[in-house]
Amino acid sequence: MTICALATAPGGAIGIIRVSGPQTLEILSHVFRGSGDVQTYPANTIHYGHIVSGTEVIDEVLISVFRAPHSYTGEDSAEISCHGSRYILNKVLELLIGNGCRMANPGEYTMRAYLNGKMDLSQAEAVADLIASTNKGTHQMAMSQLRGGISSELSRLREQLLKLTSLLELELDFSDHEDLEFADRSELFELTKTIDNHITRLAHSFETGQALKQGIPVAIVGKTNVGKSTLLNALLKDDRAIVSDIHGTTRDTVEDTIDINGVTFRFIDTAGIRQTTDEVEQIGITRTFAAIDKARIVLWLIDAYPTQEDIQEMQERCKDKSLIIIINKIDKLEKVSAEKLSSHLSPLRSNLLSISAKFGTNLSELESAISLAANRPSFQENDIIVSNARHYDALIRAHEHILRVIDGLQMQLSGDLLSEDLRLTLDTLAEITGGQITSNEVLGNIFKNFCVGK
Ligand SMILES: Nc1nc2c(ncn2[C@@H]2O[C@H](COP(=O)(O)OP(=O)(O)OP(=O)(O)O)[C@@H](O)[C@H]2O)c(=O)[nH]1
Ligand SMILES: [Mg+2]
Repeated sequence: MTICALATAPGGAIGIIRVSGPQTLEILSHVFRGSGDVQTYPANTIHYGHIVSGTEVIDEVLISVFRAPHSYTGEDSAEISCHGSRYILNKVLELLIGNGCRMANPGEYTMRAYLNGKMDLSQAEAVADLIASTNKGTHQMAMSQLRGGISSELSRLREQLLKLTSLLELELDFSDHEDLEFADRSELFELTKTIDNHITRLAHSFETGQALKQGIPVAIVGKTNVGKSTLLNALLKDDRAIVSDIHGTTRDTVEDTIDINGVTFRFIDTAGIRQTTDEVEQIGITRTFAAIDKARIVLWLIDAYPTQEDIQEMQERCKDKSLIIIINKIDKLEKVSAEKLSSHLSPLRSNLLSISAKFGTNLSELESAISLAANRPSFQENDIIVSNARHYDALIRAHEHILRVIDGLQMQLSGDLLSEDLRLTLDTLAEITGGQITSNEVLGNIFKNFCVGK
């Protein structure tokens, strides 16, 4: 079936309508008047003309013509560049539908590209990531995936797994011939280990991928009224959270992202920690601790001496995180007490900074400290980073299957028992590039988050 959809965001000067499917040129011949017969237009050419409805001229347009298999979808297709008026665009879509097109579903062009073998599934997903990319990191990651970075990594893994399978089969085929030497089991073991390391390395890169996509989580925590929300607003340069001198203003976590030196950070303002009998506030405080658990960096705001227990508790909670201790309200604190506070805390292994969130003092120093603490997920252009939860899930399952092979080898299980788990590993990895996925339900799920027109 031939499909059509608006491919550009509404409201621009120009709107592009995409048409794709076997009847593309036939349908266009009913609505487009240009020089010559539309149906004979050669591939990769652009034509000037008019979209007409009966005798009425709807718009002056350009159409680009592509022919199967050399198009994005692999089918005959065309793009109509119209003027961006909502009226015109709706009218053109209406005409196309009236002449045999159907409206495209979200991501249907890319899904067709996948089904026609123009790209594998991981590349198709990269298209959505590319459209959604907001900074250098996410852009690079999507580009590398689109160019087949993950696909080629997986085909290397596949080769190794097939080698392992054939070695095991060899062992099976000749197991009656006692005098024949098979692949040494320790060699098989090493190979399996290498494969698992490879899978685990890819799975681990998901954390970096997530950090790049959603921002490195930074929790802003401390007692009530120390200025956490003021700091969030100052960092975001926006009045995002409510600030007041009432203790316990923030009840729920409030979060937003900003880029610092090209890396996205997700700042999470939390409910101030104190003893409370207020049920709702208590729920908020529980969320504060959950936010600390999920954070990579913790900004601990104080405006007075923390007790020894407070210090210990915070250090305990932030064992595997970067903890930055921030003395806030230095505009108000007397110089002597600020210095005292600072020397009191300096034996702690953490970063220590003094700021005024309200007046913006030392905020750029704080940003540098955050940037440094992030140990920025730097990666080279050729690094393979997994950023898609579906891929991560498949990698984790593949890792579990291959672990069973490793266990089996250690327990001296026979080859036929091992080969089942090997096959499962192969199948699970193949899900990422789509090898065997043709089920409409699975594909529908993958493409449903795409925009219509892509
Ligand atoms: N003088 C001064 N006042 C500040 C500073 N930062 C925050 N404040 C004030 O401290 C009060 C509390 O600020 P908030 O940002 O609401 O504090 P919070 O930590 O979010 O408080 P809760 O949400 O109740 O936990 C407000 O009156 C702020 O204006 C600062 O750097 N200097
Ligand atoms: Mg607050």
